[in-house]
Amino acid sequence: SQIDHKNIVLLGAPVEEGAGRLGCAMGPAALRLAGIQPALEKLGHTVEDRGNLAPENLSGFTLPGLARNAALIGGWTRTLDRAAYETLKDGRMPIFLGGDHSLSMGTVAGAARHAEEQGRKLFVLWMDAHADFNTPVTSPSGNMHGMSVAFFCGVDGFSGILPDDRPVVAPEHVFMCGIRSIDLDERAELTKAGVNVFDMRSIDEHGIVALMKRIIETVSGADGLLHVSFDTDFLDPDIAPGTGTIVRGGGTYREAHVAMEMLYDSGLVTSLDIVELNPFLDDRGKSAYLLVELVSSLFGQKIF
Ligand code: HAR
Ligand code: MN
Ligand code: MN
Ligand code: MN
Repeated sequence: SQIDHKNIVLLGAPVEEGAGRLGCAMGPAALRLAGIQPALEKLGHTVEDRGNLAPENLSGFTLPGLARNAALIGGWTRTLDRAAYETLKDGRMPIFLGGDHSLSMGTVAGAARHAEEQGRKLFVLWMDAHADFNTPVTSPSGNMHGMSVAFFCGVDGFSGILPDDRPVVAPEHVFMCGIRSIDLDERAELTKAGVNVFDMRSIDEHGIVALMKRIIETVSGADGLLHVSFDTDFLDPDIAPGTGTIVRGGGTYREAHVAMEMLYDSGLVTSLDIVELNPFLDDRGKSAYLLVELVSSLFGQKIF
């Protein structure tokens, strides 16, 4: 692509109302305090921190079904759609500092809009314990961070958040990795849509290296652009306790690093979300520091 991988823009998205418990709004501050900018600069990148964004005003907006804080999340989606699109159009690589996972509704929509304009396909790598494929109708909680993928895949139920003719991501261009918690009705939607789901069992059986190779080959073979959306709860809670919906049996320290290292070598990644860090639940910055380490691996940190 014509995205300059060495020209990075940090954009804070302190949204927390898409989650069931508050605290993710402190995520961007924690990632900055853990040194995300100097870590990237040390690797030779130019890094511009644009500070925190703010949501558009969409007051009064609602969605049919159960979607808590739909107006606020809709406002964030509009802001982030524009921020992702404009940063990419400018040839820079955006890193979104979350914030709960509802922010990916906007970041992926904007990245998809940019890709379409370039005549390229956007692929999404969703690293998460959860599939985030609920709709306001299927969601057991009404928490919109559990709906992002359904939204950007164009599943019905989100009308009015963005113009209805927005580009959507084809479900077969979405790769989920690390999944170990899916709701009942969510599973049915996910199966119907045809998203590529690599759950923890498939990581256990095949190894993360084989799965990453497959994903990278698919994206590269289609001349695609790749958006990586990294949910802190992809990681095992023993190494990353600072997140609101932990599920045991997650990605290990080395699995996460080697995935990032392979993605760096692929040169395919053009945008990134780091989400669901809840510093209020963390253990002395442990999760924030680990996330900065993983971002470093994704941007060229080598062991040797
Ligand atoms: N599936 C559950 C729900 O929809 C919980 C999902 C969200 N949790 C996250 N996102 N942290 O990955 O309520
Ligand atoms: Mn998530
Ligand atoms: Mn999750
Ligand atoms: Mn590393």
